[in-house]
Formats: sequence, C-alpha cells, structure tokens
Amino acid sequence: MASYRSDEPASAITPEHLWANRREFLKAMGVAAAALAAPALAGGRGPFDVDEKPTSLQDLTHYNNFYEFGPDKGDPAENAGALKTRPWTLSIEGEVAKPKTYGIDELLKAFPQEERIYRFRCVEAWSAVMPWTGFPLAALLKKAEPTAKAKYAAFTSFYDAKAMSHAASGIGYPYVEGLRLDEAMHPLALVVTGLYGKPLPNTNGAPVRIVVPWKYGFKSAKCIVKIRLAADQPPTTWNLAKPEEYGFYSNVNPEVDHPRWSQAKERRLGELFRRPTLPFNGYGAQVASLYKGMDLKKNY
Ligand SMILES: Nc1nc2c(c(=O)[nH]1)N[C@H]1C(S)=C(S)[C@@H](COP(=O)(O)O)O[C@H]1N2
Ligand SMILES: [Mo]
Repeated sequence: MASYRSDEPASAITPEHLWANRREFLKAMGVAAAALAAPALAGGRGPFDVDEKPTSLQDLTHYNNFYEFGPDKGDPAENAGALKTRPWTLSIEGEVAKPKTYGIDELLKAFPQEERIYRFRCVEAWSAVMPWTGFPLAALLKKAEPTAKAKYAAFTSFYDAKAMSHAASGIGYPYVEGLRLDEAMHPLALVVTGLYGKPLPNTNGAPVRIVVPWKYGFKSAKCIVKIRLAADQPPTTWNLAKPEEYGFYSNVNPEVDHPRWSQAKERRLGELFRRPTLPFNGYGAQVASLYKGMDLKKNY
C-alpha cells in the first residue's frame, strides 16, 4: 500500500508516516492483531476499525473544537500547547464500590492500550477518520464495580481559568458530558490516550479523553479529570447552553436536522465534496439495539 500522503517527499517523517509504516511493517510480518499484546499496537484492522483513509495529523490537530482554548477551529493549535498535562489524575467515583484516583501513568499501565480507527462526526457537519490509542471505558468502569443504583456516567473536563484564559463565552465550565451506563459500557466507547500511535496532542484533549464514535463529537469530552457514576441523568454542557439544539443522546442521525442546518451530509476534513451522513455514524449494526423502542426524533 502506498503512503497516505503520496504528495509529500519520502523524507518527510512525521508521526503519521511512522504510524502508517509501522502498520505495514507488522502486516508484512504476518503479525495477527490479536497476537500483539498490550501495550503494543495492532498491525491489522481489527473488528472495531473502519476501512477508510485516516485524516492527516495536520488536519486533526489544526481544525478543532476545544472551547477552553478559544471559539475558533484554529485556536486550540495556538493556545492548547501551554497546558501542563503532567502530573494528572483521573478519579472514578459516585455509585461505585471501589472509587479510585489514578495518576495518568498508573492509568496507562493498568489498562492495555489498543488502536482503534474510528469515524468521527462533529455536529457542525464535518467529519474525520481518527486512529486513536486507548482502552474500553467498560474496563475502567467494571474495575470500579458500579453499584445497582448506577444508571449514568458523568464526565468532567479539566478547567483552570488562568491556564484557559482564551476560553470561549457562551458555554459554562468545566465542560461536562454524560452517557447512559449501557452506552458507557458499550465496547466502542473508549478512554483515549493517544493519536497516530503517539501520546494524545493537547489540541485533541491530552492527556486523556472520552471518544464515543456513534454520537456527535461534543459528547466526547476532552481532558477529563473525573468520571462519576450516578442514579440520575447528569447535566451536559451543550444541553445546558442550548437545550433546543442539543439533547442528551445526540446520536448521529441524518434524519434529524439541527434547528439551524441539515445533518444529512458531512464534509470529511481534507476532502472537497460532501458525503452522506450515516445513521449512528455508520455504527448502527453495533449500537442501534441500545435505543430499541426509543423515539430518536424526540430523544435527539
Ligand atoms: N472539554 C471539551 N471537550 C470537548 C470540546 C470542548 O470544547 N471542550 N469540544 C467537543 C467537540 S464539539 C468536538 S467536535 C470534539 C473535537 O475533537 P477533536 O478536536 O479531537 O476532533 O471534542 C469535543 N470535546
Ligand atoms: Mo463538535
């Protein structure tokens, strides 16, 4: 297979090139994905990977929504670099038998890291294909032993007014998000720590974030410091800011337009023409059963 960016000279060695070459190298050696134990990364395409060309690292780190670092897509690339992501802790608390606060390095050691190539769809009708490194959120939750009362998972992002002096107005901070517990336990829901086989760039939510590939991008909270299990549905930032535009579920749905624009199509970063948006962002076969009997026009 050719390099992903045949327009670049062979000497342009970037994490993106190393990543592409590593995959080819492992494949050529006949290494089965399953045989590559953690923390090594899989070389083949696993059952959770989409077979689409990953978006360039340049685009993935220069076209971001990260309101703590400013309202414009280029602001995180300008402003997020200064955030100190070590030391860092992530606590898991609330309706769990075994609450725990992990140091970031302890977290990386405790859970085998995998690579997952996921489609990503922002509510603003652009999309990307992102080669993440991380581990199933379910693994972290199970280890904390959810109580019988736990029905939801709530995520809190880091916020520091001084470190985030460019933060956009219009939403509250810290950024908060949430999932129903069965959504959070779905094997597609990831705790993400890396991109293109390298530690997560600050622009994409370093050192640790959530990624939920069948929902609009804003459900995937960056830079998280807390996961709380709860009996009741937690508040979420965009729903608090504009409840008529953003619901709790926010599953990717080409049939439910945003009040201000259509959701039928999307523009893939790096491409010119728009493509149709798929129900559940193409993950319907895996996740549609979570919503059986629900009216997804009402529960947008
Ligand atoms: N803490 C926090 N998390 C966030 C956001 C944010 O502003 N703050 N933006 C969300 C939105 S709207 C999108 S589209 C994705 C963007 O992720 P990416 O930059 O890795 O593509 O992050 C989501 N997570
Ligand atoms: Mo978004």
